[in-house]
Amino acid sequence: MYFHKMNMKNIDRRNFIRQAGLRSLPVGIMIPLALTVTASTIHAQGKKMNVLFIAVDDMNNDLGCYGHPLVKSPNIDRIASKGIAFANSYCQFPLSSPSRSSLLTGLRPDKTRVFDLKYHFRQDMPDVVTLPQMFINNGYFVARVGKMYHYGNPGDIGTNGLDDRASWMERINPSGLDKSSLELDVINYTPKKGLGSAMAYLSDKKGKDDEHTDGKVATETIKLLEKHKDKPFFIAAGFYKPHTPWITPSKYFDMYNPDDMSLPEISAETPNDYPELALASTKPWPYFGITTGQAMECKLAYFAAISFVDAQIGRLLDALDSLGLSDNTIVVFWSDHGYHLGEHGLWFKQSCFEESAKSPLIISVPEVKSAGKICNRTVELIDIYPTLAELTGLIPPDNIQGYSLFPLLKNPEAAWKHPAFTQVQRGNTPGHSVRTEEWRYTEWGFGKMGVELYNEKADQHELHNLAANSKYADVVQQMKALLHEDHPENVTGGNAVADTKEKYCN
Ligand SMILES: [Ca+2]
Repeated sequence: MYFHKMNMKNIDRRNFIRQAGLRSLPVGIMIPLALTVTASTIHAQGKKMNVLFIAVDDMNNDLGCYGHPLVKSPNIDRIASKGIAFANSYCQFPLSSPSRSSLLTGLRPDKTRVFDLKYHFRQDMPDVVTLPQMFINNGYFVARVGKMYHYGNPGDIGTNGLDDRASWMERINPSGLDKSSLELDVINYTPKKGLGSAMAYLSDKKGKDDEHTDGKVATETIKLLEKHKDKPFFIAAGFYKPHTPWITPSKYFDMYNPDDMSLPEISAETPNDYPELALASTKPWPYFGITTGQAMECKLAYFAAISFVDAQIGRLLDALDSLGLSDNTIVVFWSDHGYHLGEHGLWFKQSCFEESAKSPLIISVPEVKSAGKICNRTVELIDIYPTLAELTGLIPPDNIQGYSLFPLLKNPEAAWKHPAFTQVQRGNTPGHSVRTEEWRYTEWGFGKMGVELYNEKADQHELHNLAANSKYADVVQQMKALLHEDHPENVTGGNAVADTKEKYCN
């Protein structure tokens, strides 16, 4: 019953990665000017570079700039046209708070011990200097609008959520129609689940963009840009979509044809092909128990939500241009993790497969002239912290664990030896995964609950687990050693104290 014919219009990842590859320059060819740019020349002009830091919630790589055949994302594509889009960027933990805590501290989840949506990293690391704090400590104006650290979405909209108070000089928590009134009208195919993890959507025929929460995020961010344009700033705009419930003005739903929607092929036998914990993020399996027709409606709604956020991002880019800030502002665009839309029967996040572990990352730097290219190296969200430190000439804490991406911003084909690590939790059992350019290797419960090996060049849909194939025993041993370098012991997540929000957030 779970067979679905592949539509010719279906998303073919192999195809669009290939398209993405074509956008990269062949090895050895570079624009000479790019080679002459150094981080120090970028910030040696006497004027400090600003940073516009744009986050989205639960957005995967289904974007025009990565070659997606259906999704309309002209404004995110604009950032890519002026910068480098990383096609193999991975989050460290595909769940909001663990991922964001890691990115913003520059530390892996095994160091922050943030494995859930309640524990705050300051509980055991009170003096950690976060990425925004580095900018505060160096005289920048630093503010956020919306979701930057974890926020229950949509439950915490309009509050500080699980914020880090010490990270900001000013913070704004917008709330729009989607939160105040439209939640009651959603079509919800999983009514027993909380709205933030439901298969639920609404095409809003009345509300305008700037009456929705994400429209207000853009409006408030633009006000901050206008007010602080004459001094160095780090301004963070945290959008809430395309996280469920997918509520947007109807014009974004109208951009997509239901007939173009399809789902990846799976079968009732699919669960036999993987360790049980690999598919445990979607219960009941597949698609949380809804029909394939309903799942395709949700897929369209997710695409509509991407296009809605994209339009709000376009307003920020327009503001940078009209305020004369585009030439001295670094733009960083990232999502906290990826998102399944039916691959292996999965939906949402919290798996170690590509669709969940991979997250969009685009960095545009005005003086770096290798703009508009795709970088296929395996990079990580914790690389953002050291990258921004190098680009702005600031000294980061010496304990941060990522690597500056500046060499890849200059030359997306440059040699890069670092793999990407992603981890999840299934109760007390960890899932640890490591991705090189050729392989993904995953262990559940340090291998006791299952092992997976995929050849990412030959099998980008991760349909053929090679871990038990003796032909690949050497590869398994190499990948295992790499994984255990990063996870030498079983680390448990922290337990939140009762007054967490008073102590660290509000
Ligand atoms: Ca998220």
